[in-house]
Amino acid sequence: MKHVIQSIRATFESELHLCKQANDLEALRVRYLGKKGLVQEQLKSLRDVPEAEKPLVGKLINELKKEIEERLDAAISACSHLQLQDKMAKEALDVTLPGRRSNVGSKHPVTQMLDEITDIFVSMGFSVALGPEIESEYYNFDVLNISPDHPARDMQDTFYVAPGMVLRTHTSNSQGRVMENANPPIRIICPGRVFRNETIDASHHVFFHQVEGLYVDENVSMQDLLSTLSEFVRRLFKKDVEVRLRSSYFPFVEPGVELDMSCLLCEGKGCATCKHTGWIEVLGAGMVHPQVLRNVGLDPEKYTGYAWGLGVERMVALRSGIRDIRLFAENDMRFLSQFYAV
Ligand code: FA5
Repeated sequence: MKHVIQSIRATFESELHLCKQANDLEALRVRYLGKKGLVQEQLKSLRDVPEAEKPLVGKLINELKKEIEERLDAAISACSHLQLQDKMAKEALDVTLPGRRSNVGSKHPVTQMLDEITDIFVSMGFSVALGPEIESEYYNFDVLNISPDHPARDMQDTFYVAPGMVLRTHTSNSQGRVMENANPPIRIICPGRVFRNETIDASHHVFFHQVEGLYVDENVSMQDLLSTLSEFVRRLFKKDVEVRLRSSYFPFVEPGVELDMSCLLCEGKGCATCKHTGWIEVLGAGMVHPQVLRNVGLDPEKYTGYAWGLGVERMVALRSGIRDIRLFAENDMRFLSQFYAV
């Protein structure tokens, strides 16, 4: 019996050395320590051992069992340690690799431009007044001296949303609202979105942004308007850009002008965007019409004022060399990501 136990121990040792992974060790455990395993078999055959030898043989079998259990436990823990090391090596992280940047987005280029324009005028002493996008005909037209038969009211240009209510066609709708409720000096800008029922092309859209400016006080002159706008253009473009004034007509100013900037896309030589003129119209302006002052209860004998309304998309296009303002409304990330603020 002792020889049999010795031989089981030796076989177990040699089989243990052949085990390469946890599965092999488990199979070995079942083969030796399972209910029908080799150790159990020895315990069963104890009944055939002479009574006098039983204590000794029993002791030897129990020692064998304990030894096999300890050897297997040690082998299993060594094996799982190796497996863990292997797994860690495979899943190792190189913390020195540069991280992946997440795309956090940025303000739309038109919003960036609106912010910049606002900052410039605020630094010149203007405050910000916002007007509604859905507006009454009164503030969009009547108070501004735009008579009911004026072509700007035509269905071609104006989106009507209800009787007497329109989507504002310009930020000039802020003028009446501000002047009705304040005493001069009044110095405001009104940035915002406007809507027109127009044919869309490279320099026209059905919705775009304007920044209105209004200054009313005693002795405000056309010269004040010109110097304010020249300073604004110089600060925005950070260089001297050629501008010119053309006389123009808006029912709410007298005299009325339009300000053109030298086309920066072709440096004034003429291109498709500036319709081969070398100039791009960026704003309408003029001296507030005496009738508008009267409409809001201000005395035109005492007060004068200037106003302007500038197109924001055209400003961004000019500064960034964009030839088609439709791109600003298309939300194409390939285009917009060029304007990511750093
Ligand atoms: C006006 O809207 C007047 N309210 C401006 C004004 C204010 C004049 C105060 C006098 C005093 P106008 O329609 O020209 O004017 O538009 C002003 C600017 O908005 C234009 O110079 C142009 O830069 C921009 N603009 C006009 N129509 C469009 C359009 N469809 N798409 C993009 N920009 C436009």
